[in-house]
Amino acid sequence: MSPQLSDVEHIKAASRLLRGTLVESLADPVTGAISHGDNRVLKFHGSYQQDDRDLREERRLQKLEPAYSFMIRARLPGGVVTPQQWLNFDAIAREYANGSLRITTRQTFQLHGVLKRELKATIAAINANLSSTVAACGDVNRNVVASVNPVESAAHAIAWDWARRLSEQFLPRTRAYHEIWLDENKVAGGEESEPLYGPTYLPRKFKIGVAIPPTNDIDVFAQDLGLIAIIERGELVGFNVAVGGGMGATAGDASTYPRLGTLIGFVPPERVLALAEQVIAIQRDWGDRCERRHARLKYTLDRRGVDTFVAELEQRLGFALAPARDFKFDHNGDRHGWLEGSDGRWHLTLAVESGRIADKPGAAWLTGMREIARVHRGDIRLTCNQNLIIANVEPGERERIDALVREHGLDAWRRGSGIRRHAIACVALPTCGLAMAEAERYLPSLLDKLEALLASHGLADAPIGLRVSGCPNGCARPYLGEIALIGRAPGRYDLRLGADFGGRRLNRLYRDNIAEGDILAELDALFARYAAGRAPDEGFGDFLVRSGVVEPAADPVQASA
Ligand code: SRM
Ligand code: SF4
Repeated sequence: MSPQLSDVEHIKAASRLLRGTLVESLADPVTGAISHGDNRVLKFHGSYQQDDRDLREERRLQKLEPAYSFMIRARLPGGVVTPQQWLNFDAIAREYANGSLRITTRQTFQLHGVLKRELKATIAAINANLSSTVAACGDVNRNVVASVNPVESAAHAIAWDWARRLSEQFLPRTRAYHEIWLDENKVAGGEESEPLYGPTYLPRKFKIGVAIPPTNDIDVFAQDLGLIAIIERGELVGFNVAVGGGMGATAGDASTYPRLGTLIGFVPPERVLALAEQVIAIQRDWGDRCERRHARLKYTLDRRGVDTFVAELEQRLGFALAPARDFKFDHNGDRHGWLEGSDGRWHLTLAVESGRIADKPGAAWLTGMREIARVHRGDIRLTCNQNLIIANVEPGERERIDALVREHGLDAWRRGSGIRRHAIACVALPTCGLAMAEAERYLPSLLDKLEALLASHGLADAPIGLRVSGCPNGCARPYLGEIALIGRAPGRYDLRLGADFGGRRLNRLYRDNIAEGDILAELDALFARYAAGRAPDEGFGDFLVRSGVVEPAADPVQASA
């Protein structure tokens, strides 16, 4: 193998289709960690090794190894779980993890704090619950996300079904997962094949999302492959296709950047799986396998050119894409509270700060959701904005659910300001090894301060999208926030402004690497201008662009108005 390939390519090639030496690493009683190579392989199984960064220094001084534990990410296409699955995740979180369930920005659960000796039992328990963690991380197609649409059952069914089919279709074929975690008999030496991925899988992670206009609650233009369902007279006629979205950037490296997906055309439903397969295959063949920073599809597209990419895609498919159809997105957030569905059933969207469901003083959310799951007869949906929906509630059941919601303080949306209801923060410290600053743990105090500022300008109810990421990797999709803070160092953030409220325009860097005092002062002045000068229904990001405070980012997605 060429020496220029990144070390991860060598590890994948030597892993015998994702087996590595995981069995040996897990059995090693001397350390709570696993080897470097197995760390890379483990991601494909849906888990990351982490250590408690709050304890790093203390343990170093005591000459102890870091406090290692594992994060586990479930694979839940479209973010739908049954109440029974919820109860099982809840039990697993309390038995093996840190007693909390974390809803992610890709509408699944993460568990944190699982010890190495319990990793196998935890993953087996998730599988016993008719869920999986396979390929939730790693250089493969990840959890496919879909609009949660609490209003139109038929549209939700379409989005969810496609998320499920795309997720199934592009699962790795290796039996390594079943052998290592579920005690399936060994396939000698990993001789089975990976018809799509090949032995070194993709150059980098790959993400697919299905959105149903007018709701862009999945941020479809942040996906490697975004599918925008076109529904006419209640029937799905096909999908507009956007390729090359992605948020991640590296601090101080201008060759890395967030990018919105480019609309390249339209396909009817019967051609979607073939289209997705060929997009993945081109990325497999053309993606950069030497420099992981440049390996995502967005860089492949910019290096080769969109026209060349589309020509290759059409040639591999054997047909031409039709022109993209008209569509309109009006928001990328969630609508909180009760909404009646078209079929007469009810859906309750709860605001979950940073997606963390735990029992805290005055807010026993984990217990509350357990009580709800015990009586609820519909389903539960996780959203890409880290919230959750108690979905498909019969009219006669609303009162009982409401009482449990109130009793456990789960009705935060009733009290929340506009900005609180539309805030997202990534996990960051103490578990994320890449965090440069706090995000999830910073959000509560930041929101208190921002709410006070907004109230002083009469803007308490203004629905402003706030996104906080602990580093430029952008797990909270901060480059699509009307206001975004991106961690640069402890207590210091880049302040970015000016995205729209529909996920079609990236924001711009406004102030570089500043501390809280400066952030609040800048925003105070801008809130004053917004309060005085906004047009009716004009969003904060749109106002900042219209009034020339920030220049619009180049190339907003050309969606029809
Ligand atoms: Fe992410 C890496 C958490 C959504 C871009 N992300 C990580 C890791 C695994 C850190 C690591 O590599 O060691 C974080 C684990 C933190 C922890 O302690 O749990 C992490 N990412 C998350 C989650 C949990 C954030 C959250 O608070 O909800 C989200 C889990 C999603 C899921 O369920 O699959 C999460 N990450 C995202 C998104 C948003 C999205 O996909 O819609 C992005 C931006 C979109 C994109 O991919 O471009 C994102 N995560 C990254 C990147 C930058 C990738 C890049 O192309 O540069 C990294 C770093 C990397 O891959 O090297 C990263
Ligand atoms: Fe970690 Fe950075 Fe992602 Fe936040 S944005 S979870 S700090 S990698």
